[in-house]
Amino acid sequence: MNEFRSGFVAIIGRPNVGKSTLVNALLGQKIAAVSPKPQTTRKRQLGILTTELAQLVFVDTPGMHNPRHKLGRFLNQEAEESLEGVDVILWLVDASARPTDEDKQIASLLNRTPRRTPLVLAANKMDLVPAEALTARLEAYQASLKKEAQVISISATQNQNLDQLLELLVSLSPMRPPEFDEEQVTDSYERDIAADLIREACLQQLREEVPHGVGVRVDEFTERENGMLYIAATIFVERNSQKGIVIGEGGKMLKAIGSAARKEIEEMGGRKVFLELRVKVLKDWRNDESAMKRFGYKIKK
Ligand SMILES: Nc1nc2c(ncn2[C@@H]2O[C@H](COP(=O)(O)OP(=O)(O)OP(=O)(O)O)[C@@H](O)[C@H]2O)c(=O)[nH]1
Ligand SMILES: [Mg+2]
Repeated sequence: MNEFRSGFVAIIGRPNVGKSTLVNALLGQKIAAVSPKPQTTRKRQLGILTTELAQLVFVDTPGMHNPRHKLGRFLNQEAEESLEGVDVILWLVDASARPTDEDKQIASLLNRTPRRTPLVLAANKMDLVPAEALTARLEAYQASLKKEAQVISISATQNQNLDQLLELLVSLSPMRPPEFDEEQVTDSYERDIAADLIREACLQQLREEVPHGVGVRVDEFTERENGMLYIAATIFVERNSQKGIVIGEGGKMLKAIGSAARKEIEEMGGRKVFLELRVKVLKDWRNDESAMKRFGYKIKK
């Protein structure tokens, strides 16, 4: 037990690079919502991986970006705060894209973090890049860093180099007993993950502008006597026109969202789910701090 290592690893990066996909892949089970659209993750969430020799606590964060809403400010704040007090910082970038302005801003934030916190630069989505182009791409990202970083290329969806990444992260973690029970995989409640999986289904089924204005509140979450889980939730949108889109012709869209979400929630909890969804308008809520607060997104002054 003396050799046991345990570390908090903050995963930081711009939206859509695959941070949540990576956490799910490393844990081997889904705890975080994932979608092809940016700004999927809205709150810090822990993913806990315990082996015989180590415990890694991943802090999944919202992608850092230039905010256009107050909600965006909250997302950046969540990401920035997650850097405090961690043992390792993992900067995740998209190997299939050149560094953007957002990447440069993240690099300058990382340059300001304490020198002693080890930094890993991981280029995800290596499956999308020819091997001979990877090195140059990594160098382009490294160029904006003024700190030393360990560099690795990975693919979260193709399971490439994930074992090597884990090994590296463990080696950078301090010798310390585990913080959490070995059975615990996250700090989020099933109820909150369910809300996120419903939002994920919205992001995946809906196109363009609507998805980002979606907020989900779980109104009821109860286990029935037959072991079935009964969930009632409200999907909030910002405008009347969006309500129509979410419901769809003859209720088709809402049905698709509901059945996609139900499948994910059933898989997570390993039991049958009965899911009831309704849609409500909460005007312009992404700029309304008190409405945001009700979804648990609180801006600090
Ligand atoms: N080809 C490929 N796609 C990937 C890989 N990892 C993630 N993706 C895809 O990238 C998209 C974004 O993934 P997320 O995990 O939601 O990204 P994120 O960084 O958590 O995004 P935010 O929460 O919005 O900051 C999804 O469509 C994933 O399937 C990878 O290794 N290869
Ligand atoms: Mg995410």
